[in-house]
Amino acid sequence: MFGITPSARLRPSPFYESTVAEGVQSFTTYNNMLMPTGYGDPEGEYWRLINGVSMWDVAVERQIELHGPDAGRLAQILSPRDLGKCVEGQGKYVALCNHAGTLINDPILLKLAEDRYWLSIADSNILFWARAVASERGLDVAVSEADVSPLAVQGPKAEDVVASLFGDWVRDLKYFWFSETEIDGIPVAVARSGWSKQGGFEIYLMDGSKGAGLWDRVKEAGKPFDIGPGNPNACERIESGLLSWGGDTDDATNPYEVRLGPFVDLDVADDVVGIKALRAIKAEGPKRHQLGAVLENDEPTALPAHWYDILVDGEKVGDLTNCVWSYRLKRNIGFALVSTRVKPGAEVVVHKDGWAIPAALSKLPFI
Ligand code: THG
Repeated sequence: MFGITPSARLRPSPFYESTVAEGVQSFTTYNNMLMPTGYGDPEGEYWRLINGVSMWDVAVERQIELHGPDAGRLAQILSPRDLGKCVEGQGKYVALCNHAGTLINDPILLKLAEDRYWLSIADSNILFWARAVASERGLDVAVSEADVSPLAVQGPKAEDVVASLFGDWVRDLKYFWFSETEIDGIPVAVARSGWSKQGGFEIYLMDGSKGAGLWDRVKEAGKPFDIGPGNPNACERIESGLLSWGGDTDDATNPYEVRLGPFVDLDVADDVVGIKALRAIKAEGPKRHQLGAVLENDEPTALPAHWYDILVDGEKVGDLTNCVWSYRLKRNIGFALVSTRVKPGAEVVVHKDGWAIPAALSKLPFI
């Protein structure tokens, strides 16, 4: 269709050459990098994730490292989730908010040591944010972007692949927990995590010069399980109800609106950024909530990728923030960010660009 102009601003993934050799067909941008979005067989790539095992270049999930005596304080100040019991080797999903309680990123926080944390970020600049907050609060902590690039191995056979590479101890890892290790001199951290609900691991490569070596080893170990290349899968994540920050959120979305309330602890200290706003939002009751939308038509409908108006009796009540053909449900499904007055079961119309498609709202996840 068109090309991408190379520039020093567009940073290469350590797995880039490997994904090109695998026949990558498309990319999206994320954290000033390119992330593969397909290898030419969307349905095959989906079923491989559901039934087998798939490997993904997710180096775009950059690690913002907090290092120094105040690293733990800064992590807590940035996260309205109580980290008091978080121990070394543990990860937690956190909802980073600004002072207004607006969700500005939803990283996985990894505690490497008492004085060292990573925020494994979604697509917004948390390096600037964390540095600014650290300086304003006078904290003794260095904030940097680490040379760390996750490679995801996802699907029901992922555990067998990762265990054959690293040993059976990986089978005992709890969700979001991780351990630092190496393979043939390639330093990595192995975590049970990943942006799917099919189970799996993320191998955090800790030396960007060794991407091809790690890719080849995972591919080799995966051969008996018919591993193949894939990417964070839009269909599976929507079926599973996983949030895409920046896709399903806007500049006013708070965690309660997008089902992240369970990750907010209102009794954290008052110095946590946004906590006072979050207490007020919770007390008042959020104005919007996130539901599923099942479109009435039962043919794949290629809606352009932007938000659609959701109407009830001709009045706008919210937005459809994504839409995909579900291979398992055989319907077009998406997330609806709608007024809390509109409940699961409501009949609505999805509207824009000449489209007017009836839809039914439901609870998430779909599957
Ligand atoms: N892996 C790594 N970093 C990341 C992502 C990732 N950073 C950005 C983005 N993805 C973060 N977003 C999410 C969103 C949801 C989940 C993980 C990362 C997730 N949620 C589960 C759920 O919602 O059911 C479990 C949450 C819980 O119970 O704690 O897994 O993919 N490295």
